[in-house]
Amino acid sequence: AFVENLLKHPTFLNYEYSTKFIDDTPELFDFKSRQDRATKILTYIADITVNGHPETEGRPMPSEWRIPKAPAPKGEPPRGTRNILEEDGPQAAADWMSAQKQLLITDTTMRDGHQSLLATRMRSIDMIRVAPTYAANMPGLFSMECWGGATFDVAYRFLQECPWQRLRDLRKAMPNVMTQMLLRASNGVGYTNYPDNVVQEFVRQAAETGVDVFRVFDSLNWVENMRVAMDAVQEANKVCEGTICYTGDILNPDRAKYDLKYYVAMGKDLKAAGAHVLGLKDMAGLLKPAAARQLIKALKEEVGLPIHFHTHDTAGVAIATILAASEAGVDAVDCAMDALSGNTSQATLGSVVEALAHTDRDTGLDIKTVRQISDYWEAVRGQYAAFESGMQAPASEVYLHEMPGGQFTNLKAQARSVGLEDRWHEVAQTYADVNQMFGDIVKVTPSSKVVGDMALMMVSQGLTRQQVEDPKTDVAFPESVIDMMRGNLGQPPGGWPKAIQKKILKGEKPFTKRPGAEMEPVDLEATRASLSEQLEGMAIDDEDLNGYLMYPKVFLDYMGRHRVYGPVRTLPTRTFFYGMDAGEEISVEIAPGKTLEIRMQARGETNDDGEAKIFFELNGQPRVIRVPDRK
Ligand code: BTN
Ligand code: 3PY
Ligand code: ZN
Repeated sequence: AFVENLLKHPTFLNYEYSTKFIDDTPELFDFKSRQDRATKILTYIADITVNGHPETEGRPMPSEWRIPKAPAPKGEPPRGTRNILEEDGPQAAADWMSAQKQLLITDTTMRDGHQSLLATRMRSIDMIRVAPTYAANMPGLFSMECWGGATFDVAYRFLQECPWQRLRDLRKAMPNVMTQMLLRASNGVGYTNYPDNVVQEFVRQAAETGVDVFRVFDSLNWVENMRVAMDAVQEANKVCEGTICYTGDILNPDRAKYDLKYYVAMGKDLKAAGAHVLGLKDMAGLLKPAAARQLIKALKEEVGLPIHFHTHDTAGVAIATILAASEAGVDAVDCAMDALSGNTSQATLGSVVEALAHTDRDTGLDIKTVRQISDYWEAVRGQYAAFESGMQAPASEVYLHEMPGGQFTNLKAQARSVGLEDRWHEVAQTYADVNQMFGDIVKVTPSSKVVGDMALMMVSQGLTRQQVEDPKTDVAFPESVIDMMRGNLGQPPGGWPKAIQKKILKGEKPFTKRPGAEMEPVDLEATRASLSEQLEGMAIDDEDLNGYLMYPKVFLDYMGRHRVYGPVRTLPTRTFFYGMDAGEEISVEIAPGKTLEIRMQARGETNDDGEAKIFFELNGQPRVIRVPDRK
């Protein structure tokens, strides 16, 4: 309600909305509107100082406050993979990849690393600070995975920042290494199917703003549903990594649905669909070393594309699998910097470098540099103690539940929020039961979310699989489950099991066509106009339009908060989540070359109207900010 009131307050109307608009057009801003930005930032700090941040409330506090300091870049960025892509195009980049002897490495710290360990909550400022160091000191990386997956909506929703701006800033700071994103094909970076032209427009914009490698996957491994996105990547002249999601166990005859033949056939389909690179995405970390040896060998021989392997260390086996894959000839693998590796995240980058040193697949990466950059990430991670999952050790339980690493921490948090945290192992077992009930499907966003929703519902209501399947037991299925059974996420291999589908749909007829083929294209210009109208005439650029098309409500909420709080993405992470202490001083660069020196002097009493006063010094001048005390 406080935010609603502020939004209606005349002071907050008719100012800038979009952070990048401010940063890109500084000449538009006179002294007064700069003051307004400062007031907004102070209002945010005062609010968090008085009321706390909803996201960190009741969660563990960081044990110490170390300001993360990036190692100094050594000179100008040398040539890297991006130069090949820029000069000779995506096919040349893929050919270069195939021709390398060394095992190529993608660093996932800025995307899957924190998505899997810190519920995606890492803020841009902590990434951008170290990006020039990567460019200058680690130019031998194949790519930096830094965008897509859950990072897009979490940026707007929880971090109050623009994901496009993150990408633009990273791209600028790392001009020589390819950036990489995770794209959920026709689900974009969302949880539902979008019309074809929305997907096409999103890919075009992501390429323009700064993505070089697009890892495209479908949450049911339905190649039919990947073509629109893959075509758009090729059209943008970027690297199209058509991706197989790995599930089951090719070594286990009881899981014959997903056998070697299945994966090889899918690899061939992806090649035919125009993939430059074949992605093998083991999102849960289920691929065992012996299976990797067989699978990589077969895919290399029978598909003939360079292979990029992604896995998670949830069971503690990732490095063994990577070494087996390396011996079988995989071209590139994903790792996370040491401090953000292991458990549900990727394998430990420094350890892979060491394990292969002085072998014929020596990565060529400098281990000292890896450690220096990892030390930086260690200090960054310390700030996000509130978002740690509490997972203490790797666990073989992942072979039972098959949860993607990127979902694990999130589902655990969801379980906590509905009071089921201490029944986690039941949730895990039920997740496995739901998978079998749905016919043994690929579980990756968004299909994994549907399985998770169903499992949480069953545990909280005490329902067994048998009861759910019994036509005589009434079950209120989650909306996401109904939607998936309708066919709105596409078709799994072999289709949906008929009996349970019938029960869930209560006689409604499912459809089996590609969902995008049924959806009307969105009128982009009409949407832009109506969005502009909702935002009091603000000019809507293509990035904002694409943000809105993916997440209409999340985007509008973000814009509303932005009007109130201004460019809070520029605050140090400690201040963003915990406010300030009396006597503390921070520097905040709200735009290039424009720095606010903020000192919090004291907090006054809360008055009869329930307003707290915070006394600041802003660039040496006293400022008093009043905020409602909601405590
Ligand atoms: C979020 O929406 O969860 C994160 C963005 C920060 C919103 C701030 S936190 C203090 C104030 N109270 C709210 O309810 N929203 C703003
Ligand atoms: C995502 O889609 O966000 C994933 O990380 C899937 O593994
Ligand atoms: Zn992953």
